[in-house]
Amino acid sequence: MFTNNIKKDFPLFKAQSGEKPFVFLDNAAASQMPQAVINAVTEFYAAYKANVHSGIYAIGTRAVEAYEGARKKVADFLGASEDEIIFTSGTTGSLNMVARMLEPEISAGDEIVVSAMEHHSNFIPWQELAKRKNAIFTVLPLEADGTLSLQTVRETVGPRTKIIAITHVSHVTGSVNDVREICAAAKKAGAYSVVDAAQSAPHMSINVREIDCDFLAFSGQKMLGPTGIGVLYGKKEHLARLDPVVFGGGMIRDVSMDKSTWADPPQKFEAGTPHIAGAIGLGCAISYIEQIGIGEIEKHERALAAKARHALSEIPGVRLYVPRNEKELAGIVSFTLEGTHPHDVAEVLSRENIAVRAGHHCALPLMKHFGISGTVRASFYLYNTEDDVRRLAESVLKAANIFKT
Ligand code: C6P
Repeated sequence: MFTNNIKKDFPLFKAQSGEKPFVFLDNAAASQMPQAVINAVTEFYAAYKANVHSGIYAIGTRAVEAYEGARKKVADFLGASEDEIIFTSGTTGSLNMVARMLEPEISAGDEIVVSAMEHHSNFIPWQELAKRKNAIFTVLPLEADGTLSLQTVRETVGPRTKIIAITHVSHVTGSVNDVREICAAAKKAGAYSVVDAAQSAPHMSINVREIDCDFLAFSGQKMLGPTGIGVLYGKKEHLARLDPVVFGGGMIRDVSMDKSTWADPPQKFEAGTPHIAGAIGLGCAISYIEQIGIGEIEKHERALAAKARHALSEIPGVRLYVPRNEKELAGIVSFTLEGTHPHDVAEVLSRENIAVRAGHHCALPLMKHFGISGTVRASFYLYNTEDDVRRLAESVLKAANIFKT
């Protein structure tokens, strides 16, 4: 099933074809969109563009149905209910929003816990919240291989912990955290759990009831959807109780001179005109993923990443940043080439028509843990093939030969 046939669904690969076929390995940053998603977005703009707040007219009703249909798609995908799904601008938007929502729950001396492997988007909002409230900001240290041990989590989370915010999958090493156990530890301590699912929702089956997290965030653009759309899942009871943090149209029950009251969730958290086309595109992207099967996609990417790790490990000077336990690895491979800046390696790969990401990946605490300034990262998705892995390895070998001292 996972052959070049899948690439045919993605017009970008046709647009990019040249002497050497384009190999896209920066899926952790932004994935490509299949024609079906592009069509769904275009159709909204071409055939029924209307605001979801206005219309007692045909295209207005159609826009609302499509937008709310997308919410149902997301809810079913996560095992949540529709009123627990807030559309946002992306993972960053979701995490900043939940940090603001939880602000009134935090007092001086309370503790907010994150790990050293977090993306800055799941680090800075909590660091800033702690600063505003005079709370303690605790960063969980990592093992030498960049993994987070459950023992560290359990030993740290305690009665003063109010929030623990953890990534499901590291966007740098591909290490998978046991978020179920981490959320259980949070619950035991009476703390809120927030899961950054930016690198897991696109690639593995997620059920928020099974994970039993309080909040979970991800981006549409990393899962075959458009840019600028994301999701914040929040448990019903929290969304009912917590106040909104963005105010304006579409989120009120009543407004009078002295006070305003809020609509029910999720509307109370969606002030202003949302990214309607983005939500519709995300709903369509989920349908596309479901057609192929998220379990199959996960297996395919993990197998490719394992092959890539093996091939790269045979190249002199390559250092892989691989968690020891292969079972807990997603389809992401980070490496450095001795004596060479990651940008220089990426430049050589780009000349070979291979797109990877190089740099600190918005994960400076993790880079500091490893004592490096950055890595080269190849991140896989459903349309990548064994041929892509072969091209990657050949080109890294070429770079190794070019930069040999
Ligand atoms: N990581 C990467 O190349 P946004 O930008 O809001 O869609 O996602 C932010 C974000 C949050 N958490 C994790 C784990 C992420 O990987 C990202 C985005 C991209 O790794 C861009 S820096």
